[in-house]
Amino acid sequence: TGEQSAQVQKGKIIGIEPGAGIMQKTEDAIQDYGLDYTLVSSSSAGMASELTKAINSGKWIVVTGWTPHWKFARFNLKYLDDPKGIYGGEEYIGALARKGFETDNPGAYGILSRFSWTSDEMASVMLAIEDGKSPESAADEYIAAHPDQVSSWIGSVKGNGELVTVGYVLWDSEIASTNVLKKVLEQAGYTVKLVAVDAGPLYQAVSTGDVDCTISAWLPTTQSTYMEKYRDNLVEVRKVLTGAKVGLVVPDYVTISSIDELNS
Ligand code: PBE
Repeated sequence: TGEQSAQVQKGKIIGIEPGAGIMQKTEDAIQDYGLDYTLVSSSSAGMASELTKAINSGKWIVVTGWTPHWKFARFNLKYLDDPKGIYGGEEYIGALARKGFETDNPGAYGILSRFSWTSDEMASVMLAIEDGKSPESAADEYIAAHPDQVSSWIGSVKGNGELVTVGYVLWDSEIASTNVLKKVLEQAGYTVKLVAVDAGPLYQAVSTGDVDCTISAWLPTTQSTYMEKYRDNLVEVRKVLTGAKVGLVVPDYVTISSIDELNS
């Protein structure tokens, strides 16, 4: 019955890729709130499809969630209050570069140091991808629709085909942003290679210089573990987006409002 499956869904938090900062914070939340829950790892796409299925059948579900993300445009969702502050408050998405990138390629570094946009802008690209566009064409469309913003990022930079390697993680938000950055760098004359890895290996790759840069850093709280480990060996370039948020997310029809009510 529906009752029984509702019971079964309780006890589980549907997560994403094991290396994501939000997964580490959720393990902390389970400990610190004494939750009788296990965190199920999955992928961003897997989490979104579990969420879609649960909502279509009106079932109880808790997922690891973040903003900006298209799920908030598609569904009525809410963050559970986090009175212990495990997930931090306002987060930002940061651009990180390898040491030496600025001197090796000042033009591309300059673009990275000017690249920033709003949550709504990022969400529009995410939603286009979710609606079936390829990341490449969603990025092309964004660029075509925002010529002034793109020229403010590029400035007077003219690349000469130099290779820029951008690392990212296959989270919906970073698929959107990284593809836009790729198109911008290409428009400025660079050759861009995207490298998709998990979060831990990504920080490591920036710190060893295996990739030039990334715009997949969620800080100060979400990926604090990685940042503490690698901070001294990389360059924090700028905030790419402010007003981001992570936490536990439920459909509106789930009646609790706080993480400490999850056990009840
Ligand atoms: N996220 C989305 C990532 C960053 C982007 C919040 C799932 C995380 O590290 O948890």
